[in-house]
Amino acid sequence: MKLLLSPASPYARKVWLAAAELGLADRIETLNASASPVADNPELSALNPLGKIPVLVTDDGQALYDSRVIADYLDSLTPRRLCPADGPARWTVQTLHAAADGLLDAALLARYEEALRPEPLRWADWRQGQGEKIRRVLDLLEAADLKAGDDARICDIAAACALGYLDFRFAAEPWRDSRPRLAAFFEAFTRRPAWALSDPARAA
Ligand SMILES: N[C@@H](CCC(=O)N[C@@H](CS)C(=O)NCC(=O)O)C(=O)O
Repeated sequence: MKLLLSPASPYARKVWLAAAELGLADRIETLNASASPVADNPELSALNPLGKIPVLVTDDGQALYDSRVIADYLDSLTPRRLCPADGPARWTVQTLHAAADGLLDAALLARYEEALRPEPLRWADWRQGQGEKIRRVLDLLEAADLKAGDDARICDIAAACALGYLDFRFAAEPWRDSRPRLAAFFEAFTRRPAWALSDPARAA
């Protein structure tokens, strides 16, 4: 399998960590691909018309996106599951996964606003709105029963990647101050061996 990614992409980090937790990392070749909301990469958009990473090209040549579909696909390949196959627990995990990804969506839009959008076009209220979404999801994650051990699920991996992205791009954001359970979860998760191997700072 081939995984198109950028080392700084938190969605790609999530997918790579999912593969590592499932014991599939050795079966994945990673390929760097640039992705931008304003500059098309024709090789990437031939695989994903949205021009976004990550994209997983399976051994039979199918291009899969987005990261939640890729995570689900990887989960179907091994007996160890990152998301229960059915029952109420499946929907709890999937909803937490969506919340963590939504935090990332808001953080990425905030990052694009600050780093990419020409200054005269920036909109402070819109940026503030993304910040409020981030804060609400952080509060939800603080109250959630997240797991950082060998029983980590895809929602836990997604939450850790979202928090890692905040530290990477918004280091001044004091998300830990009022969220001790979330801080303890993240600290424990970052001790998992695969975490350091997927650190975007290694490639930045
Ligand atoms: N929902 C997508 C989001 C992926 C995404 O936004 N990736 C960013 C890189 S971190 C990207 O490709 N941005 C380019 C763009 O927005 O066009 C997923 O979960 O895979």
